Amino acid sequence: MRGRERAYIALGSNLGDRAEHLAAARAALDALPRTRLVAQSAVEETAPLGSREQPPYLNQMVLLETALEPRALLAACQAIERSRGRVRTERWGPRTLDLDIVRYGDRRIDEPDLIIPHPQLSHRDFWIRELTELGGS
Ligand code: A4P
Ligand code: MG
Repeated sequence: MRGRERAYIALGSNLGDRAEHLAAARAALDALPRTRLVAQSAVEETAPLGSREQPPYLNQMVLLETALEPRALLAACQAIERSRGRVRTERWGPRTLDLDIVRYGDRRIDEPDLIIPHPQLSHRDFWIRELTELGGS
């Protein structure tokens, strides 16, 4: 694949059949144009972060090789979230599926609707663990 980059995507779910949402997300990411899923971390259950009381999460990280540009990848991730019934009510509220772009090659992007590396990366032990498992940092 020409011009492909390595992108790390964080998967999170804390509503409904969480494992099924993650499995569907992995399949949908792998099926994106000019993209393949090359590695996945273990799935782990994590205590919810944020102020609101909500159920525990299943989290996982995957490594993609993709020729989609970051913005196209973000739009694709949001479409996959919607396909799993994601409804945005409040920031950090419970969700069927959340897909965050944690890293995209060594690019740095700081725009209102897209920040890469993801600003929460250094604050989430489980992301750091999963990223390390996939050989990233
Ligand atoms: N956005 C900016 N940068 C990015 C990026 N790198 N990747 C924008 C993805 N999206 C990015 O996201 C809000 C906006 O962020 C998007 O419109 C996009 O343009 P959202 O998914 O609508 O809302 P959100 O997920 O509630 O907010 P945010 O800021 O993405 O929160 P997080 O970081 O996703 O945190 N506890 C546990 N244990 N595990 C979790 O996974 N996740 C959250 C949500 C809270 N508590 C958690 C977990
Ligand atoms: Mg999000």
